[in-house]
Amino acid sequence: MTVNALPRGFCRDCLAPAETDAKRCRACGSPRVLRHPELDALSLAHIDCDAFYAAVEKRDNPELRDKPVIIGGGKRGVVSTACYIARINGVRSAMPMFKALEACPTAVVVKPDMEKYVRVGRQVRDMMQALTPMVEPISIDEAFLDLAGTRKLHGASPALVLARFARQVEQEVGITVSVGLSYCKFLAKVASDRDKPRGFSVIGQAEAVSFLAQQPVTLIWGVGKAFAATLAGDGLRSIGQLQTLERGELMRRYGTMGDRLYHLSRGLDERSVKPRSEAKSVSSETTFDTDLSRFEDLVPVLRALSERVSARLKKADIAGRTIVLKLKTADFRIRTRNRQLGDPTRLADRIFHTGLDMLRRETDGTRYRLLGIGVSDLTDAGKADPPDLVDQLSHKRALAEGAIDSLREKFGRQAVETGYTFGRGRAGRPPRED
Ligand code: DCP
Ligand code: MG
Repeated sequence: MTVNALPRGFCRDCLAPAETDAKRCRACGSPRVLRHPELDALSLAHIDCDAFYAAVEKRDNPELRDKPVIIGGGKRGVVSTACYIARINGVRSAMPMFKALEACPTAVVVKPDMEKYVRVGRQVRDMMQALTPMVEPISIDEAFLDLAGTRKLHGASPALVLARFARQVEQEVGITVSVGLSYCKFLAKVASDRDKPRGFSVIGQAEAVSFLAQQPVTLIWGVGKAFAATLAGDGLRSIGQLQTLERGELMRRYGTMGDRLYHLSRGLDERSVKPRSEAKSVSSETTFDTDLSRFEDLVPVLRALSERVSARLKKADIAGRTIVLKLKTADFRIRTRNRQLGDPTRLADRIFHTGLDMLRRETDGTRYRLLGIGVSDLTDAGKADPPDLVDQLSHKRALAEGAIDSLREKFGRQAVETGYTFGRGRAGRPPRED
């Protein structure tokens, strides 16, 4: 083989180009050399962190590093995830804890620390977003990236950018990821799963159909246990068997799922990477059964809506600087009023009191059919509601709301009602939220 005919490649450890067919990198001696004929042409990636919760715990407690670690327990008593050492012993996600410990009695069980995992997940996502805005997060530890058209920006192929990224995550975050690189979402996702942990797997156009032919039908999105049993009943176990059937036949048998089977079995997947559009505002509104005009009738509604907006902001861990009040008059005219705060908020109390001020000016006898309150200019919750000196109360309020939130978490929404919503019946339609 001449050097020029060699598939393109590089070392995943030192990123040096692989110019010969040697198994190890000539520059650093690493065996992690990646080669593929389409390496320079592919740009759609799926990245998934390895044994995510367990990896974070091992990072934070080096004593755990070489031990089998299971994350889970708590109320449901199931395994959230297990490190790869525990997996060798048969431990799997969603397994009841007692079974997991039967399989791997020496495992160390660690309770999940969701806040920490969300933080680490976000850190990894921010690093992805530094590569391209075309990032579509799928879950806490995985995302699709479309790196098409970024070669000039990065001065490197998408494949090399991804290898660099994996290395950077290891160095800066202290956990590992697996990368799948292909030309479509379906195969990028399949690829990222093929070589875990610390993997980098490539599925090119040329090999897609023959690769898929060897795989079980369950590899296809949406083919769960039940549907796989149906297919098996029809003699279809491998994707290769699906490839022999025409689209019409598959659709006749399996409806829209048949269409998916047809396309995906042939490696045809047109879905593009859709960057998660950040919410521009969080709001909640309600239309009354009968029009309201009196300030005191509108106040409890405003309070309830403010609490709803606040709960959603807290859940998404975001905050906003501008409070927006919306009113619709009995003759369908919309009035919106805005007020900007000194710093972003996610507290029901601040949302409510700012809204209240604006509402007071609008209650001039006009009859309203709708009231809404929202928060825009959204930011990370980090800078929200500082315990400032100007408004000493805000800190106490924040603490009080924190306490109310945890009571609600324990005993349900109805357990804690503030003065304004207390005793309010079920009048009005359910609030609408955007
Ligand atoms: N998770 C969970 N319960 C499940 C599956 C997953 O709580 N049934 C949590 C724990 C995982 C995280 O979500 O760490 C990410 O899920 P993954 O499916 O990506 O699993 P892992 O990252 O743990 O392992 P892998 O290396 O297979 O990706
Ligand atoms: Mg994962």
